[in-house]
Order: sequence, then structure tokens, then C-alpha cells
Amino acid sequence: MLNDLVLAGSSAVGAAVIVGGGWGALRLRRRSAPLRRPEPEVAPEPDGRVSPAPGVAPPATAGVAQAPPADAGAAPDAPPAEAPLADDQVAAPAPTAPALTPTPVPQATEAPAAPVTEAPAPERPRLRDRLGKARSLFGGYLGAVRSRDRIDESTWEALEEALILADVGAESTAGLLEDLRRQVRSDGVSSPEELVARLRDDLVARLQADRSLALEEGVTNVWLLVGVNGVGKTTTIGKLARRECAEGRSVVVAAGDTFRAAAADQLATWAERAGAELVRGNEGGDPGAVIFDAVQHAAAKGADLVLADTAGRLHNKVNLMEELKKVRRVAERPPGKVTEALLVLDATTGQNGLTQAKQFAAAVGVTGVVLTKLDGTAKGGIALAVQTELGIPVKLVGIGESATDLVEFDPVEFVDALVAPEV
Ligand SMILES: Nc1nc2c(ncn2[C@@H]2O[C@H](COP(=O)(O)OP(=O)(O)O)[C@@H](O)[C@H]2O)c(=O)[nH]1
Ligand SMILES: [Mg+2]
Repeated sequence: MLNDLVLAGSSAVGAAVIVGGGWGALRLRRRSAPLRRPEPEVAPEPDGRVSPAPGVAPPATAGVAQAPPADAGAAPDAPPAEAPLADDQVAAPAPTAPALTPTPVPQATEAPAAPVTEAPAPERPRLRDRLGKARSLFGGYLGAVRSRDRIDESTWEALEEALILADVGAESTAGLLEDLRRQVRSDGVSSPEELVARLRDDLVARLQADRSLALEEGVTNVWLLVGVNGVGKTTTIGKLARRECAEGRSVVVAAGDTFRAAAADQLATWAERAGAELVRGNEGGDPGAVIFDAVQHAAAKGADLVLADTAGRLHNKVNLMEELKKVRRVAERPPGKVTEALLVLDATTGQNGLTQAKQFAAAVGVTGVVLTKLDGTAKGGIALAVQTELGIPVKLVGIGESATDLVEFDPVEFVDALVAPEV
């Protein structure tokens, strides 16, 4: 069970609270100067989504955060169960300081350290093992192409069908095939085996891009995750928090999906497992305020990174996209800097992902895509469509629901997982 810490002085800035994680729960420091909550810039949503009236903080829960459910497994979309949390991950409650009155925060008492058992580092899951569906579709077509004795029109038709079914998209497919036809003509390629090899090289070449995730010195880095509902934003934040904490970074997770209380509960469970801190607001509260508080808190602690969750929104809802722009502007207030705006796309949704990517890119300047649920689809080709048609690289891929099921997108590994014959 988690104890929630009310961020000292938070009443001056609203109702965001910190839920202690592994590394920082006992080291919360009071902010030296009171912070101002940014003015809400968007009107209440006509579709039922509630934004607080200007200047009004979200309804306080008596200064105490809603605790995540005792049985995290019962929370909707809770991360898959792992080893239970150690007692020493439970934070001691800190008293709430009165607004605007700096008072020293009493030292929290250190809980007795529980014996630490080193879990063996989990192996990085291999794309090849998780792309079974995509492989059987794409690989099936390519196997048929390979087994022919020459390249003819039906060979091209089979390739086109495979690429379209894999969701590479009409434009990218046409570009790829045109390029391959040119190569076949100019280099006198006659073997289908060689043709597939060239397709493989072409796919890899088209997927080349800088996929690093930016972390700058001297600012509070914010990685903002955006996307439509249910694509895997919260899960990806949980996986990222785990990964970044495991690499020794101090991470604050911001529960910017204030639309559903369950979303913050879901994130609380992930954050606690990862050893990250969570800043959350109240249901229906201003997401910008939560992100703002998270950035300020991270800056005060010298944390490396804020992972900011946002509510799912349809890319064609103008008011919700305006809200997202505002969240981004708030996150950019110094010392905050949005060094990554990651669009989370569900690989199973296919070409609609392209439309989503266009709209989100226009609203928040997407720096990369996280392609989730690649484990459950034959349609991984959307990675190519997003990159070649929109110039946005896929930086990470989700290949399962567990904390370790997030890997960097490696084009060679990805293409070979699809194209290479069975060994
Ligand atoms: N198979 C699979 N499921 C995933 C992956 N990423 C997320 N999910 C599942 O997708 C569902 C929605 O995820 P969630 O993070 O709540 O989506 P959000 O609404 O965008 O925050 C959950 O059941 C997740 O476990 C993935 O890479 N693979
Ligand atoms: Mg979510």
C-alpha cells in the first residue's frame, strides 16, 4: 500500500501531490519560493471533459492524494503483476505546509532497509520472437517469391500485396517498388532471391534515422507522450520510467491524464515499481497544472527527467488538440524543456496512424513515434509509412505488456525479423 506525500507548499500551486517512489520518497525538499500555477488557457470542453474555471484550483482532496487501490491488480489497465513492492518503498507521510508560508519540513524518518535481492537483468526481448504475426504474413509472401525461378509480373504483384497488407501504405509501397524495378532493370537482377535481398536493403535504408532520445544538460527534460485513447501511452511511460531509472536517472512521472482517476492510479503502480516519483492532480483538474508542478518538483530535486502522460484525445477534436498545445507550452516554461514529444501509435490501427501522426505533429511538433502492440499485429509496416511519408522516426516499439517489453527500434533487426527466411 502506498502512502502519499503532499508536496510541501503545493497548496500554493494547486492540488498536485507527489507519490513517493523508490528513490526520492524520503528526500522531498521544500521548494524555496512559492510557485505560481499557470493560468488555464482553454475553456471547458463541450464534450464533457472538465477544465477548472480560471484561477480555481481543482477540488482539493483535503490535501491528501487519492491512494492507488490497495489491490493494484484490480485497477483497470494496471501493469502486469511483478514482484511485490518492498516495504522500504513506502514513503513516510510529510505534513502539508500552509500556503505561501515557508516552514522547514521535518526530516522524514528513514525506514529500516529491507534486504535487497538483486534480480538478474532481464534479457532484451528480441523483435524476431515477438513479430510472429507480421512474419508469418510478410515472410509467407516473400517465401513464395523466393521459391519462384524468375521475376515476372506476378512477382511484383505478390510484393505489392505483401507491402500493402503489412501497412506500408500506398505511397511508400509505390516508391519502394518503383525503386526496385529500376534496380532490376539497371543491374540486370533476375533472381527472386536477389530481389528480396534488395527489398530488404531498401527497407533498411529507408528506415535510417536518428532515434536517440534527447536529454539536455541544464534544463528539466520533459518527454511528453501524446496520442489517441488506448494506444499505450501510460504503459509506455511505465516502461520508460523503469528503463530510465534502471539506467540511473532520477525520474518524475506526471499524471497529466486527469480525465480518468484510474489513469493516475495505473501510473502510480508503474511509477512505484520503477522507483520513480509521481506527481498527480485531481480528476478533472487542469493537466497543464500537473505538468507544471511536476517540472517544478523535478527541478527542485535536480531530477533528470519528467515523463508526462496525457489524456487520450482524438486528433480531429480541435479543442482537445488546443489543450495539448497548452500542456506543451506549460512544459516548456523554464527550467522545463520538452526534449521529446513522442506520439504513441497502436500498430494494429493501421493507416489511420498516419492521419493521427499528421495532426499530432501539427499540434505539438512530434519528435518521434512509439509504435506499440507490434507483438499483436501483422501490420508493422506503419513504421515505414510514418517515417518515409512524414519524416518522423519510430524511436521505440512496444512488443508486449510487461515492463521490459519496450525496445529501441532497430531497422536492421526489424526488417530482418520480417524478411529473413526462417532459420
Ligand atoms: N500487447 C501489447 N499490449 C500493449 C502494449 N502497450 C500497451 N498495451 C496494452 O494496451 C492497453 C492500453 O494501454 P494504456 O497504456 O492504458 O493506453 P493509453 O490509453 O494510451 O494510456 C493496455 O491493456 C496495455 O497493457 C504493447 O506493446 N503490446
Ligand atoms: Mg493512459
